[in-house]
Amino acid sequence: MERTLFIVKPDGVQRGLIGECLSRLERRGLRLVGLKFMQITPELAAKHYAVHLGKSFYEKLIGYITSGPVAVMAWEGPNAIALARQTMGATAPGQAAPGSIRADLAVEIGRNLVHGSDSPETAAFEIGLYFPEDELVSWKRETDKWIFE
Ligand code: IDP
Ligand code: MG
Repeated sequence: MERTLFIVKPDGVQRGLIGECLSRLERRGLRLVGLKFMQITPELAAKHYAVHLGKSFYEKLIGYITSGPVAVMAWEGPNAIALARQTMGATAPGQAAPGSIRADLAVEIGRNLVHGSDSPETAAFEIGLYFPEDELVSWKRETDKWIFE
């Protein structure tokens, strides 16, 4: 089992796409273990995106992610990190696979709707940034045996 952090970014919230994005992961079969609606502070954004500090798009990225409320989720499942990334599509919407969130619903790299962790290390770090342990719910789903082999 793997856990991953997933965010519907401010453009997704403003465009009324929280449900659409959540629904794609939910219908795929990942199990929701954390969910909150919040606004990311510049301090939290700096921690989250520290890996991009110094890049040309860093200031715009911090402005974007803090520009309005976001929906933050933790999802669980076998290979959850890669599965969520696949459902999201590539960073640049023009290169995202057809059927992915970014290909179907986004146009620009700086308005690409969603965030997803990209490795087990970043997933653990990012989940820790957004969810204290007691806000994560470990549970069995009635449908698990029909989705997880
Ligand atoms: P990811 O979100 O697919 O993991 P990262 O490379 O981690 O992509 O970049 C984080 C975010 O920074 C992207 O989702 C996108 O919003 C923004 N970003 C990345 N590269 C660029 C760029 O070249 N121009 C503008 N924004 C970018
Ligand atoms: Mg990334």
